[in-house]
Amino acid sequence: MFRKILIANRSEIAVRVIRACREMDIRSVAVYSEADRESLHVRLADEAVCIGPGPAAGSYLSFDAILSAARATSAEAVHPGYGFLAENADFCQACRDAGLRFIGPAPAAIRRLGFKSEARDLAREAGVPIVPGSPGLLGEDFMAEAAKVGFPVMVKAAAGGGGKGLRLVRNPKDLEAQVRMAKAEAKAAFKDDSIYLEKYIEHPRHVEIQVAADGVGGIVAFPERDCTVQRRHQKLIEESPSPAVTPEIRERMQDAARALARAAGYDNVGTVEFLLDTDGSFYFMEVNTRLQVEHPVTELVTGLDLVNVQIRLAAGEELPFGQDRASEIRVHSIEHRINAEDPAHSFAPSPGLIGRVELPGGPGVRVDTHIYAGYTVPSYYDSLIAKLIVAAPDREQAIARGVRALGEFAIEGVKTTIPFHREVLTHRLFREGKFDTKFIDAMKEKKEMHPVP
Ligand code: MV4
Repeated sequence: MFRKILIANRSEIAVRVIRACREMDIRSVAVYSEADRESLHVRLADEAVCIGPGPAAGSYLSFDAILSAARATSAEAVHPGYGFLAENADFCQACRDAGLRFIGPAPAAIRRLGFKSEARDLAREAGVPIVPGSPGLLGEDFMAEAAKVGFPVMVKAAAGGGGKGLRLVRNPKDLEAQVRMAKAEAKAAFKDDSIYLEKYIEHPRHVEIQVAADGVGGIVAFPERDCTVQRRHQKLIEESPSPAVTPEIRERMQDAARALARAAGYDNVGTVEFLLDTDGSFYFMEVNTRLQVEHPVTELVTGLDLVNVQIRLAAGEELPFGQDRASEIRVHSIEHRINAEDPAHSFAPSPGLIGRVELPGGPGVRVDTHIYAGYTVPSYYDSLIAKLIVAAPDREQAIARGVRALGEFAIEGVKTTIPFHREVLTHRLFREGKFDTKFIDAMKEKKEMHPVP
């Protein structure tokens, strides 16, 4: 096992990884930017190295700064967390070249699965259902392709992900302009203007399967997470199990996720995302080759520690449990992302000094955070300041527990999404589990939603 791990990240996820290290008797090295001197991950780690200025380009995204910190502290492995360099195949390769173990999959898997049309090809070959669409990348014959697929269609950037470079086209007369715009946007964002087409699914849910693989044939799939409650492709609430997934769907989805991981030669933890349609059919969407923000939901549902698993797998150990243990659903869990944002003003960022913090507690309540009274939320990074994750014997009790915990949760000095989460939890359609990806917009507009069967 490693003696020392460098965490190439900040915020609550750096804290989360440090905690796993301590429980495994592994020394932790925090890296921090000048804007993060006062951050909790710096205080909790065994050692800390300043790697540059506030803007991430000169610190959390700097290969050189991070690799020198690893060298200076004799770290043996690098945990990338999520965001920043977590899905950067070149960084993963650079770690290996520097003699460091990257806690995540191999560069080839990151590269292949990160390019969405390649991941889609791999899914097709592995027998995993994909949304009907153009066979490969889209050429100049896009009108004929779209006609074959049937309108409405979704134009997607091949190098994209997480909703970037997405375009919905309902009317054939808009296709040409939308294809041009999607290409220009993809070129600017990803330096690659490849696009492909899919049939548009009107009322999907976002359901994903966490997998873990040891690279020597062991692959397990965990219970699903439902991440349908999103706003502008930012997840706000994640829960497990999904109110829309039956044991049959779960088993088919887990089989599909394992088949894809096997076909990709996957190693370490990852997530296979699916669109779930109202009739129970599901389609592969993309693979996330990192630990995700919402991993605690799966940890509470199963009683397992995914960061511990990641570290063991990266150190060359085999999976410490089999499929039966991985798919044990012990509780219902819901996560709320608490962002320093103002929900009353289009979720505008609200950085600044935190005057007072009261964390919720009691049975079935977990808070992953890096904030404390007197901490200043910097404006350089994303606005996630805490995650509230609750667990209870069933969904109804989990919702009641969430309402209770959100009521105890007090943060002064910055605006947060806490009141917004209370509103969602008390909404009839959320309580009934009848929501799709348009739920938040519909809620905001006080419109009644189309009932989802
Ligand atoms: C789709 C879709 C409908 N049909 N693809 C892809 C990236 C993800 N963040 C959103 N994506 C979607 N892809 C087809 N063929 C609808 C969405 C979508 C969505 C999916 C799940 C949860 C929330 C969503 C919000 C907007 C769009």
